[in-house]
Order: sequence, then C-alpha cells, then structure tokens
Amino acid sequence: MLRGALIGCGFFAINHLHGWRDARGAEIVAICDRSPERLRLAGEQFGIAARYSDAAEMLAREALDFVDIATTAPSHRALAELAASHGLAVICQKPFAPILADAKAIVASCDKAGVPLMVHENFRWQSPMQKVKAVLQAGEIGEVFWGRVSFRSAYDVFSGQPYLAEGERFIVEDLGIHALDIARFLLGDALNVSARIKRVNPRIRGEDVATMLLDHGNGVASIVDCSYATQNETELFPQTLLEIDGSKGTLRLGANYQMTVTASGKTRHVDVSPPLLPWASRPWHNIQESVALIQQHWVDCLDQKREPQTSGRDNLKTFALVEAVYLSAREGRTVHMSELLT
Ligand code: NAD
Ligand code: 89V
Repeated sequence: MLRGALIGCGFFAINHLHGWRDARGAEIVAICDRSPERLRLAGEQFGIAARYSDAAEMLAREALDFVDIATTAPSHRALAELAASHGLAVICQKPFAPILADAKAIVASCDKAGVPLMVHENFRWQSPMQKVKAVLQAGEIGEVFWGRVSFRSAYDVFSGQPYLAEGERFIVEDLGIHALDIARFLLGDALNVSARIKRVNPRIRGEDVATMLLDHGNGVASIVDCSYATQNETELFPQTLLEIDGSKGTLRLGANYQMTVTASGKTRHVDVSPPLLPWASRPWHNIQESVALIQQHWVDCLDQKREPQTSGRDNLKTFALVEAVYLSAREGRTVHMSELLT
C-alpha cells in the first residue's frame, strides 16, 4: 500500500480525500494545512490523526511514498521542490504554477531527484471525455480535421473559491486550462494559438471570457472558448461541450452528457452521463468522478513504473498554451508554441 500525504485541505482537497479513500493501492496517512480549522475539519471527516501545519515538518517526520499538493498555485513550486528533496513522488494540482518558468523549474527539480511528477489535470479523465476519445480512436468519424471545446456558464464559482475573483488572471488560467488540455487530448498538441480575452463581470479582477484558435498541425484546427459571463436558459456548469468533425462523420457532446455520432449516413445517440459516486453531489459529480479516476491512474502508474498521462513534462504543453493565450491577447498576434517551449 502506497503511503501519501496531502498538503492543502481546502475547498477542492475534500474531493481528493474522497478519491484517495476509494483508491486501490494507496492511502493518505498524513495531512497538512496552515489553517487549523481546515486541518481539523478534514482530519475529523476522514479519520486522519497525523496533522501538520508545516509541510517541512510533516515530510521530515512521516514515512511516505508520495505527496499530493492541493494548495493554490503560488505555493506549488516550493512544496513540489520540498517533496522532491525528500525523494518523494509528487502530484501537483493545476494550474501547475503561476508562471511557466516556475512550472519548468518544478519539472527540472523532479527530474533531478528522479521522482515521478503528475499534474492533477483531471478534466480529460471525466468519463464522457474518455468515451469521446474512444470513438475518435476507433476511427468512426475518420480523420478529424476540426473541433470545438466549449465551456460557457454563469455559475457563481466565487462563493466556493473566492480567490478566483482576486487574481489578475482568471478564466484562462483556472478553467481554460482544462479546455485547452482537452483540446490537446482529443486533437493533438498545438503548434500555435491566437486568442482574445475580455472581462464582463465588473466585480472581479481578471478576464471571464476567452476565445482561442488552435492550430494542431496537419490542417487540424480547433476553437476553445470559455465564459463565466454567459447566462444560458439552462445552467450547464460544469459541463464541457464538444463538436468534432472528421472525414467520415461528426461527433457532438451536447448538454447533459448526450453524445451524438453521425457517420456513413447513420446517427447514433449515446447517454455518456458520469456516474454519481456515493460521496459526490450534482452538478459537481462529473468533476468528482474524474478526481477518483486520475488518482487511481497515479497509483497504477507508480505501481507499473509508467509515466502518468498528465506528467509534469506533458502538462508543460498545456500550461504553455495558457501563457500563449495571454501573450496572444496582449499583443494581438499569433503565438507559436516554439517561442515558449524551447
Ligand atoms: P483553497 O484556498 O480552498 O484551499 C487551499 C488550502 O491550502 C487552504 O486551506 C490553505 O490554507 C492551504 N495552504 C496554502 N498554502 C499552504 C502551505 N504552504 N502549506 C500548507 N497549507 C497551505 O483552494 P481550492 O479551491 O481548494 O484550490 C486548490 C487548488 O485546486 C487550486 O490550484 C485550484 O486551481 C485547484 N482546483 C482544481 C479543480 C479541478 O477540478 N481540477 C477544482 C477546484 C480547484
Ligand atoms: O476546475 C477548476 O479549477 C474550478 C472550476 C471548475 C470551478 O473552475 O476552479
């Protein structure tokens, strides 16, 4: 049984703890948070007695195999490097770091220490996304040449995550990052990107609308768009909708997890709704299931000495897209990924 420690017991970490309780082959034996209240609540809810306010003290005292960092981005580099210095495998929540240079430094530190590193980029692990990927891989709609990954909502994310209203960067860094990763997952890495961003909500500091055009090479292009300023007739948070066109047909992932595949003159409709895990609650169940799935993937990868799908190295390509989007919007030009990923 792998022994893990969780750093950060806030809003989202509760999902991690549920996921770890379900995971086969790993358990969380110690937790850490600077907030005594959050530490107490998480410790009591999950029956974890080893509680620390200081990560360095926890890593010095506990016998561990891995560390799961579920704090917000400003602390990721220091905590990941601390864990690597103890020879521990590292999971780091998204966004990987505040800036690309820090993300690259984390990858370098883990490489130097020879420890596995995974970014907890869970959206591609949502079961509807996995089912879409399987249809594409089976070749049912032929060669894919166009896609759209879309997340448009007016859900109040700020009540659960107040820091989202305070940063200079908002939707691309926090939510667009997932949509960009899904675009990479389904359509391949991007060669260049062009983007426009905008703030609609006057009560927040960062942008809440983004429109991005990705060139995936070989004539494959996608639109990735996200908004927290879009009042739909039915609020779909936190669903990501997809449109994918291929040489033999089309795939659509519409509202309420309904997938439509049209190929060779025939259309089939498939309900790809995620399961409601016993500890999950709507509308978050889609995300909650993906937390359990990515954490099981991590355990399996450590066990089989495989690189996780969203390893640090892999996630640099998603994180660089975030940087490229801000650069493109600021300078009003297309940004080539080679400018950032040399
Ligand atoms: P939060 O502020 O609710 O929780 C963070 C916790 O970390 C706090 O309790 C804080 O006291 C603690 N902390 C910060 N620095 C620390 C340190 N050095 N040592 C010990 N404790 C420390 O934030 P959150 O909403 O839970 O978000 C955490 C991360 O999860 C963010 O990076 C966010 O982007 C990510 N997130 C991901 C998803 C997803 O679906 N993948 C959803 C929500 C949040
Ligand atoms: O996934 C996230 O990082 C969350 C949310 C889905 C609310 O945007 O912040």
